[in-house]
Formats: sequence, structure tokens, C-alpha cells
Amino acid sequence: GSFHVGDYGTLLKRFCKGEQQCYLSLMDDSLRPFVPAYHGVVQRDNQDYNVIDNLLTHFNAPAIMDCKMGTRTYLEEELLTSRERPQLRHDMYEKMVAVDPEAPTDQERAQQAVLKTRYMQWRETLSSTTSLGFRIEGFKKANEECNTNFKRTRTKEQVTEALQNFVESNTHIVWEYLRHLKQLRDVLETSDFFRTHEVVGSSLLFLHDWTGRTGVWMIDFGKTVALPPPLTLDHRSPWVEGNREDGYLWGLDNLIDILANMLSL
Ligand code: 4IP
Ligand code: MN
Repeated sequence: GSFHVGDYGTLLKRFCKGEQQCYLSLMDDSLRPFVPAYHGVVQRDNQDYNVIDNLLTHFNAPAIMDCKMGTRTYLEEELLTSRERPQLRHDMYEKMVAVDPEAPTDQERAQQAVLKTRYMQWRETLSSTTSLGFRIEGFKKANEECNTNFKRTRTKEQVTEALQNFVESNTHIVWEYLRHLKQLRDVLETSDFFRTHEVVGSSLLFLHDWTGRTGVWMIDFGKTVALPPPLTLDHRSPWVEGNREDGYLWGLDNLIDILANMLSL
């Protein structure tokens, strides 16, 4: 895998230069409390790793959920590559027909392959990424198997049902998550890092345990890239190719609304 448990409550994640740059900038940004602390690079068996805090350390058998944020899950630069040097992906074709045998076009069926951007867009519209600006990638409740069967979880009602399942209808936990997400939104709206980066494929990690402890952190910055100055994003405007908008805050607004509705607020 691309992860190892490190010493002293750390996690080793396969090295990615772009992600390292993000972590280094984030350690000097107002978002610092919302990301795992970064501890530099180590080498193991000839592979480099970024060392980050293992967020599970201070929880007791936590429930864990990963929500991928934003309305777009691939970089604009991947769209250019798709056009200039199209790469046919048999593995993505297989993943597509496993979910919906009817999804491939005649041409894709003949090739037994799809373009990466086509696969990513298909995943976005099948899930809530396009319609709500985030999607549940998976969760694990305490003492239960991982549930990653959310590829077709798209509507507000379906997302609400999945979230209720994750929190086991515990309103205290919903309240706490709502509080954390509103705090995060306040900080995102003033963060220099956030204003100057296209944040794609990044997730919010939700953790709670039976003691009532809860937390939300931003993770996965492998496809978070600095914008060419003086370009900045508001993360709410619709994406038009070239404007680099990612829909991150629009998705967070929707997630906050859904949690508030769960409390009948
Ligand atoms: C995966 O699709 C995820 O979108 C991955 O994103 C993405 O990695 C994979 O692209 C893609 O196949 P499924 O979730 O449907 O399996 P993440 O790493 O955030 O999970 P990238 O490299 O885009 O981050 P490939 O090209 O790595 O296969
Ligand atoms: Mn992720």
C-alpha cells in the first residue's frame, strides 16, 4: 500500500513532491489546526515517505469517514493531457462496467478502455460530486467493516441516509461535526493557502468515538496545486475550463446544510 504506520503516532505516506509543498505551506497557514502536522521525509526500503501525524492516535476505536470535496476530481492539466496524448485506461473501463455495464459508449466498449477524465466525470455525475460538491468515499464504524459502496449515493436524501448511518443517529455527534465544519469554513474563507490553490481530490476526514470525541481534518493534497499569481479562487463559482475553480466551498456549504437539516435546524 502507499501508507505505513510510523513511530510516535505518525503515518508514513508515499512521497509526493506536490503534497510535501502543500504540507510545508500549510504549517505556516491559518489552516494548520485543520491538517495533520507535517514532520518531513523519511526513507524506508529505498522509498521516500512524507511523515504526518496519525489522526487516529487520540481516539478510542473511532468511526472514520472520508468525504472527497469539490465539484471536480481531476486537474485541468489532466484534461489537456487527455486531449494531447490520450491514454486509454483498461482498468478504468473495468471499474466502470463493474458499477454499470451500460455506461460505456459503443466506442469505449470496442476499445475495452476509457480516458481517465471520462471515467472521473462519470464518477462525478453518478455520485454527489457534481450535484452537491462533495461525495462520501467510504466510512468505517467502530467494530465494523469498511463501507465503500457509495458510488451511486447522489441525492441529498441518499447522502443524509448514509450520514445518519455513519453517526448512528447520534445528534450529539452531528452537532459536533456541524460545529467543526463551520469553524473550518470560517478559516477557509480567510486562508491565504486556500485562496491561492486549486484543491482537487482532497478529502475531509471525520473521526468520532464512543467517548464523544469528534474531529474533522483536511487530508490528501496530491492534486492540490499553487495557482499562477495573481490568480486566486473563491471555491464557490462554477467551473469553466480555464478558471481553475474547484467547488470546494460550495460543497462544504451543502454538507453543512445537510448536517443542519439532520438536526432540523
Ligand atoms: C480513482 O478512482 C480515484 O479517483 C483516485 O483518486 C485516482 O487517483 C485514481 O486515478 C482513480 O482511478 P476510484 O475511486 O473510482 O477507484 P484518490 O487518490 O483521491 O482516491 P489520482 O491519481 O487521480 O489521485 P489513477 O490514475 O491513479 O488510477
Ligand atoms: Mn482521498
